[in-house]
Amino acid sequence: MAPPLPFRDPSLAERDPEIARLIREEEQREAVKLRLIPSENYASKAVCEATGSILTNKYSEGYAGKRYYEGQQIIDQVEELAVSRMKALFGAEHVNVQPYSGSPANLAVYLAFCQAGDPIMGLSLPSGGHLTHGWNVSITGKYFKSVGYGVTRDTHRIDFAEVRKLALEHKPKILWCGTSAYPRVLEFDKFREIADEVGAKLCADIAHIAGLVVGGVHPSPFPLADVVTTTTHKTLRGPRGGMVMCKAQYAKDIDRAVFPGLQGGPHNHTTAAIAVAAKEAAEPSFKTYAQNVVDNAKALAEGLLSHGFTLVTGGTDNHLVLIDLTNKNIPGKVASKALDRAGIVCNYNAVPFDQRKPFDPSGIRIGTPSITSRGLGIPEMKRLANWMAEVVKAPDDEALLTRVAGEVRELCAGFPAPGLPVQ
Ligand code: DSN
Repeated sequence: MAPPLPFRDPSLAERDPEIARLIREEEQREAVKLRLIPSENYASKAVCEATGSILTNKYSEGYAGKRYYEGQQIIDQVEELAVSRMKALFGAEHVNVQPYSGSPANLAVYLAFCQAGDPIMGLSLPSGGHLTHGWNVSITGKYFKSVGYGVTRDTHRIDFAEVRKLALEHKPKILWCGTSAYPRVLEFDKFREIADEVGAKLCADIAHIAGLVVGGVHPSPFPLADVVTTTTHKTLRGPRGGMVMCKAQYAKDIDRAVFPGLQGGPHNHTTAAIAVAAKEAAEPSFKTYAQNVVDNAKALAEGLLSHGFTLVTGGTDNHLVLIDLTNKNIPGKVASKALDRAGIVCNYNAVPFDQRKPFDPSGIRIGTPSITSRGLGIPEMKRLANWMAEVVKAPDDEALLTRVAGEVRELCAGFPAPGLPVQ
């Protein structure tokens, strides 16, 4: 046997210069562009530090006080802090912080309450719903009898008459209320009434709006929903992760579904960062942040309307704006690629009743969580709307795109983003 060597433990830059360089490049990209993808944000330095900690080393299947591995003296405390802080923040009776992200959190809900083939209902993807609410390409659309409800043709708001009619017809086990591309307030009370009428569990997926709920600028799903799922990295501004919150009576079902039903060991570095994010979100400044996210989105929507953009539902109540580009004669993909070259990052997105295909849809989806974390406000939203109008009018004009990218970079320099090294 070769003699044991001391473990060399150099820095990332020395050990793996390629990955180190790519991380630096991504930091630079995030620093100099306006990130409008509504599901993204800038996690703080403290959140990033916890995420990058040695807590990644520990296995801890089970829950605090009842694990399958020894050595949990510290991890139990970490998880208990994350759980108690999130319970206080949301006013939840029970919280499970172990889901790896939003999709596993939602799968745990199915596992807790449904058998394969059971009827379930959610907002269909083209109307602004999420894949895991039963869309046909997702396991949730394949393993369950999924019935999608939609939005009305005239207002593009959730069609509650249809939700009720379908619920009475199909008697879903789970009624999802939650969205990925819906710019209006979710009316949890209306969903509750329908769920009660048909004996469904009401499950709210608040991944996009969790930070707005905590900040008091969107109604809370508590105490109306039986179960609430969320990611932790969107408006909540934590690490990449997920949670399931529920009424105490469902705690055991949910915990058993997450572990051992669906997952193995929780990601303890993420759990620690979730605890940090909960502490940050409990600070009074987070309420201001949430209010500013919504104020900025409204100002951006108004700026876009003044340039003749068509907005789905005519505006926004929350952090996102869905633009239908049909009247601008430019597909969403072409627009978003041109905008990216101009330093404005968004994603192309289907709009309700879209005539185009999902991978080449008519719309783009934008949002204000990231740029509000940088401190941008109403005057900057006006500039942003002007830039977007210029780019969408001339997506092939490389000189224009370069000029806008330069102006964006200059603006960004005045608003350093949280979590990134000095910019
Ligand atoms: N992928 C997320 C989003 O962008 O909305 C949802 O999971």
